[in-house]
Amino acid sequence: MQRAEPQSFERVLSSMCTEPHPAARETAERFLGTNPGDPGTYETVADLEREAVEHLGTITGLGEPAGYITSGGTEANIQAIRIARNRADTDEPNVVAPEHAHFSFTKAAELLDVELRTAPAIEYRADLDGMAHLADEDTVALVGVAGTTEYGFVDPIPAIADLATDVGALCHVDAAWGGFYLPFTDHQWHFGHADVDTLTIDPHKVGRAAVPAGGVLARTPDLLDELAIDTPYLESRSQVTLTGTRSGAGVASAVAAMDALWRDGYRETYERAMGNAEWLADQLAARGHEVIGPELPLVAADLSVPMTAELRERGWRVSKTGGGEMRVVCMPHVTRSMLRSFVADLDWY
Ligand code: 0PR
Repeated sequence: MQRAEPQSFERVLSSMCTEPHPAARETAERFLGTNPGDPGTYETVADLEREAVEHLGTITGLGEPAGYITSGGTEANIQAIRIARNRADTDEPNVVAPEHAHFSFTKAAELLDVELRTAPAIEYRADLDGMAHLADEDTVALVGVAGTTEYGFVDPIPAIADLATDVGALCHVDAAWGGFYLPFTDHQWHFGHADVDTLTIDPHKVGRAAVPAGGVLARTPDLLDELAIDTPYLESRSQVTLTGTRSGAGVASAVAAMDALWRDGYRETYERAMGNAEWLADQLAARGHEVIGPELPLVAADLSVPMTAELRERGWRVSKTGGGEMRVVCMPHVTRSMLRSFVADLDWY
């Protein structure tokens, strides 16, 4: 068999994954055979997981965070909804989310037998009245998104948290993608800004850890305990994770990336990415396209889908929104010169 090489990031504008930080890459390789799912045996990586959660707590304004490193944002969102369902006292639980919530909430609802109620957004952000209208005494969680997948917008998290308090539900924030950009903005999105109960923040996206490394955090340990399952033959007595054997590479690389980049490195990454997104938005607007955003480093514009297919032939990887707009995610590997040649290719048509 010919040796396969991973695709380079040189023309990737569609992904929420990115080039891992060099320290994360090196650390991932060293920890490939470890399993934080068995902390009694793999103590070093178990210690590292506690460090990772501490780091994520610092980034999200939580002094004594409870949580763990998940396989990604999907698992983190499923687990947050599972916490809310297990804690509530109802036979017909429902979750209220804005329509732009990631499709992992649909998976969560199906797996957990919870009804997912989605409220239309206004100007790409969650509409409080719409969410309030859908919530009732069986609502176990309200979801807000801090950095939406398609447009990179941030929902009004403090207002969603207040509404959750009013209806007696938990507030979950999905900052899977936005969480490592948001500390450098004026947005109110985390535990320190509002009565958020659980939060998703993924080191394997903007955090520059190796895949897989997602993150779920809970305000207090008793919330996480809602997930505990007895594990009779392991040294640890119970397990809160969804998967059993897990990637020590993901956990250890998340610590290495956050050690290297929090806080100045992530700030520089944000400033460069946001500068690039604004530059691209200006270039597209100057060419007569309607541009949506950027609020975080993600640009959507009304370029036709056939053009997206032609760009693909030239090696570009761009994606489109459900509404058909072209979508460019300015991840850490996306440079100004990449965007310059992308715009030059757009001009060629
Ligand atoms: N929450 C939000 C806000 C997300 O954007 C995503 C993923 C998730 C949760 C789920 O995270 P995991 O994929 O880690 O489980 N958003 C991207 C998406 O679905 C994921 C992605 C990543 C897609 C890399 C493409 C790609 O190349 O579009």
